Amino acid sequence: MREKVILITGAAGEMGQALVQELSHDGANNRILTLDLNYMPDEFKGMSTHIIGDILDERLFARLVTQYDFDVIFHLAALLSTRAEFSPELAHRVNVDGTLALLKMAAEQSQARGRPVQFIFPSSIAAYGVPDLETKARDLRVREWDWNMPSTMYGCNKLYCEQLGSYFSRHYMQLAVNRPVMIDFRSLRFPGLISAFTLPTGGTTDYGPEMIHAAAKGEPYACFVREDSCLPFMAMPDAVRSLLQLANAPRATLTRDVYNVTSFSITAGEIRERVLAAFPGAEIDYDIDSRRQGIVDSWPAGLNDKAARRDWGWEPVYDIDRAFDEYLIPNIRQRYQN
Ligand code: AKB
Repeated sequence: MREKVILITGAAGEMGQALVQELSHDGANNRILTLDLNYMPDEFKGMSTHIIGDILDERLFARLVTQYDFDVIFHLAALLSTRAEFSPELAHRVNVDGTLALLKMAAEQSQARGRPVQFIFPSSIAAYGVPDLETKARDLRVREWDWNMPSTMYGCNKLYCEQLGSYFSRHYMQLAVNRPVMIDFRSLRFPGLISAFTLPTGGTTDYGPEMIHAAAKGEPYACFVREDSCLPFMAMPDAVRSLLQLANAPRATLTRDVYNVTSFSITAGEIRERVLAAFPGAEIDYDIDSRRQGIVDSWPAGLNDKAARRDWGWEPVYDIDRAFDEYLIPNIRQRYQN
């Protein structure tokens, strides 16, 4: 008898760690299988069965499906936007081929057991490509179907995989196997995420979290985008809550496969001001990286998340003041004092 589990890929990453923690403490006695190229930090011992492995390793998946029955898959593994611009082919392999391999595995499992497999896929504001700064300043709450013209490899990968997921949930079939495929695909387009406990690697929104963490450590920081650069952001606990809320929403209430979610929009200069107010001695200046600036300029300053609010009651707990004053600043301060 195969063991029923929730599979989380990319579990050692920022969002993975926060999600594992939440799922292992939610009282539901979840059995969690985590997969990542890296080890989970020591404090995660006992929260999941952890496998060190590559989502591109077909033999690994062939072994896992004989042992486990995946009820829900949170597919978080990805190369983020800046990293993907440096290695676009690798990004395509990980972000697209990896997602395809997992969708195929989920499809086979759903056929074998005659029940749906839920597939939760975090997408990103990178799926958008606003044409110029005038449009960005004017169109402050882009809807899911606006400006789907990404200018990065990561954005192209995310946008395509959203569509791949929808395809698998509606049209994919393996003619050789005469049983229906049942994939319940659900995706969220996230803004920049900021965690008090981990730092992202390889993203373009990293200047937000990096600025706060550097100030708390007493290290100087050079922000790589202009002070007027505006993007939507969200505190990590809200991101995890939105993933779980979408996963738990009754299928019948969903009118889309892909939902925008957001919390607050803020410029780099405003983040700097908030950080300086909390850490008056912080040294934060600007050293603009033109490629990363170009990416940020192509992402919207805000998202319209009306559909998520209407369909499954999405509402962030952390607005801008609570995110900084109650979550980020106190936790980050304490982390480095310790
Ligand atoms: C990145 O900067 O690549 C990510 C994202 C916006 O998806 N944080």
